[in-house]
Amino acid sequence: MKRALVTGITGQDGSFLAEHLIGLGYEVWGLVRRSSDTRSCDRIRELTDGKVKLRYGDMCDSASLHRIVGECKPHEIYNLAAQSHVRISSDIPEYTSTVNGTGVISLLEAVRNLAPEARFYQASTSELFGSSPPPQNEETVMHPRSPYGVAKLHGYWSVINMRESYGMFASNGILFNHESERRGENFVTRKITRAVARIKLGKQSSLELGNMDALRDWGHAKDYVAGMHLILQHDRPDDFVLATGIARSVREFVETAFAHVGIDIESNGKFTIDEVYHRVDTGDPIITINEAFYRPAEVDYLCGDASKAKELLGWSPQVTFEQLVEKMVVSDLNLEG
Ligand code: NAP
Ligand code: G4F
Repeated sequence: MKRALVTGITGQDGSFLAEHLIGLGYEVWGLVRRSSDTRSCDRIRELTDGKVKLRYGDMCDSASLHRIVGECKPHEIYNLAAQSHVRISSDIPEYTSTVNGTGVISLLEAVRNLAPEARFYQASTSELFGSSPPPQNEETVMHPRSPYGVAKLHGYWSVINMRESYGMFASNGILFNHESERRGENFVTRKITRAVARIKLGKQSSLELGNMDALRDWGHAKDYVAGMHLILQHDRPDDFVLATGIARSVREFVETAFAHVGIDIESNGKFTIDEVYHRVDTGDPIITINEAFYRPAEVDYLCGDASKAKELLGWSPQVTFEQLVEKMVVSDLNLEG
């Protein structure tokens, strides 16, 4: 039986990946960090009755990484652990650099020493492209725009360096935004769908957002974890973009989500910090802009070209943008209702 070690198993992607690997017959091990609240394990609650082996550790604690790699002796390692919030990385840049950059080196070193034949997947990101214009693919110049992106660039090149220096099977998945019903509540898509559900149910009246005109290439996380697995089944280590190839603005996400619950909204057309959306039925403000949600440097336009993954891995996303928004809104209506 193949053993897989997943860091970040309690996160959105880690929870879907663990389910996917168990479905494929893997023995799944997970690294979890200590928290004051056991709710951090909510996404994998159904797996904790023996379906996964969990061990405490932290990406900032290299001894713990060595211990778990030595104990598990994995065939495959998926390094998904990260301080994954781009705006918050500007508040805690040093910590973000340690977890997302140095932490990758610590884990790679543990693998090189204790499980050198293992295949290593690194959760790299479209944020690496930053200000490079779309469509972005494996050849696009990287120009990150946040401490998160800079730290992830460190991780990305560390993987390539291990491959070139020691022949390790280490690959980067350069994934564009992927969301789900399990998305953290302070990422824009989930913040919107949760607010839409609460507004529909009369529990909230309005929502504050930042830059409505940023464009993102949004898919569903389930499709992307299947791609992570395929990347490690390829005949050689390599780097792959996973994306839908279609970009939508935050504004389009908002309008699609409200349309789904039958609430008509209308903008005052200012397209600045003074923009306000009103409910058509009552005239009440429903979306206002708060500068606090803007980033020091924005990534304006991400839209990926995943032709390489399609050709070499046979990967393509299945869930459309409209289906993604619907799934998330319906789930939040159920959770809030
Ligand atoms: P997420 O929901 O924020 O999950 C992050 C995971 O990392 C959680 O399990 C978290 O544990 C863990 N973690 C954070 N700091 C840690 C530390 N110091 N030591 C050990 N574990 C730590 O993120 P996600 O959306 O699933 O993303 C998974 C990975 O893919 C991340 O590396 C992210 O940067 C990358 N990525 C995501 C996307 C996307 O659109 N979702 C796109 C490209 C790349 P807690 O549960 O305890 O917080
Ligand atoms: O949902 P977001 O916070 O995701 P972002 O910054 O694109 O990062 C996500 O995707 C990356 C892949 O490209 C991952 F690497 C990363 O770990 C994470 O999963 O913001 C999306 C867009 C941004 O342009 C932001 O400025 O939405 C804009 N936005 C507008 N109002 C907002 C808000 N973002 C947040 N979080 N909150 C707002 O109120």
